[in-house]
Amino acid sequence: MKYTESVFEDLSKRYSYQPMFLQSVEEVLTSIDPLVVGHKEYEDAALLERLVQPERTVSFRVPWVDDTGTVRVNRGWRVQFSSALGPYKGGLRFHPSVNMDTVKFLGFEQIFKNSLTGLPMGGGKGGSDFNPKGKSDVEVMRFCQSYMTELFRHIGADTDVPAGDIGVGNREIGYLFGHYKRLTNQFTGVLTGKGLSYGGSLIRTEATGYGIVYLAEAILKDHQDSLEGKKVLVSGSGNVAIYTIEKLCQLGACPLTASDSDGWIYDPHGIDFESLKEIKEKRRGRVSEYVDTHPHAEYHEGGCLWDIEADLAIPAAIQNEITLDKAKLLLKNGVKYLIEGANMPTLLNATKLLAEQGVYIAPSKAANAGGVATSGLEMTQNAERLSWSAEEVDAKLNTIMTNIYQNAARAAEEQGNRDNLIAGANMAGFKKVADAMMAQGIV
Ligand code: NDP
Ligand code: 2IT
Repeated sequence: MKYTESVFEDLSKRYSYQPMFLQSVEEVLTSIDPLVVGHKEYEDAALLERLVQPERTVSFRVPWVDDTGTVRVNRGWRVQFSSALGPYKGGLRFHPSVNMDTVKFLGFEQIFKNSLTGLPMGGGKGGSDFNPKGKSDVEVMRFCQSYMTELFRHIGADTDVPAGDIGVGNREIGYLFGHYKRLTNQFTGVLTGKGLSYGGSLIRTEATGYGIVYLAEAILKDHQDSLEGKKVLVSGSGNVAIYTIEKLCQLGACPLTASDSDGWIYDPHGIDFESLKEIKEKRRGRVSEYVDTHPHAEYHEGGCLWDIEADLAIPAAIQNEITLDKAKLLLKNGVKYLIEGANMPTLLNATKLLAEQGVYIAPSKAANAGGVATSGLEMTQNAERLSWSAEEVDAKLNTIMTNIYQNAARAAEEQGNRDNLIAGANMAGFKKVADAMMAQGIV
């Protein structure tokens, strides 16, 4: 049996109760096999066995008091997966679905994503099963303070630097940062995605969405094509979806849809970015409200938005949204490019079908790396106690995304198929981590 297969078989037995973690490991190990075969030294150093085990996981109680005076108890986690390339780095997700499986799959993905950015960042992820939806600002603050009361002892600007993810945006990062500062009496770059007045970077809010579109643009350019006039299906209406939609419009594409966990909107004229931002980012409302001011648009409660003719699809909500049935809808509707905005939005059988049918897939590790890359730029600015202009950060982001595409495409080409960006991204990401692990000894 191959080394990659035996490591995966062993992991599957031990963690059969963590299916998303296994899904993310299976994809990576399958792709990197050509880089591992012929490298007996990896096996001798148990490199893969170490790579698939987080260096540290913490799981903790988060008690807080709601506005009625009732005591509530949530679970909190932080997975410090790999410090081979730098301090652990990755977001925090607050969503009722979060468990150890969620943070392990996200942390594992983050190792390779961060490697692809070319910046010195290891991989980590954290979160809680707390649901910020419907909570008052003060409840969210109390929760964040309680969460940080435990987390602070495990993180630091040179140790582990959390940021946002689903359910964790500017507001939550502010409360988390304020409490960290109070507990440690230190003003450091321990979190990214901070507000601009206290160490945040310009463009970090926009970065994941903008980066997704910069990567899509680089791919299309390589195919002697462009985003101009392209119809795009986008899911989600959070941080990533909003700024994906804005950049698509700026580059002449037409984003037709957006969604939240209640339903989805279809605007045949193209989604009005300002309006969506006002509803979802400012008012914390629902996408259904969009049709109040855009009567020509449609709102559909439930159901799915993938049954519309389009050129590109950008899922930007949550993992495993693109099932086999949705993949069939994409094929039926002529979609040629699947650009993964969310982390791991596609089930493995759906990926397989789409790839077999010639759909180009840009994997999330590459496509959404602009968020963490700009977090890396925020860390640099904090370390030098300077802040760069929006133009400077945006230009760096664009360069990083273009380099990610070129490096991943080159790695794919070396294996005989330049368009297999899934394999290329995994290989390019893995190579750096493997080199660093080999150099650092058995740790
Ligand atoms: P937000 O919390 O800002 O938005 C999440 C969006 O997804 C909301 O529209 C939400 O709808 C929707 N959603 C959540 N759960 C479901 C569900 N079960 N079914 C349908 N829709 C759902 O998160 P982000 O935009 O930051 O994150 C979106 C994705 O991008 C995630 O996969 C995240 O890991 C990934 N990502 C985020 C980065 C960042 O910098 N923020 C960086 C890289 C990747 P509702 O309002 O109803 O909850
Ligand atoms: O999935 C991700 O890359 C993020 N949520 C962003 C992480 C970060 O540290 O900015």
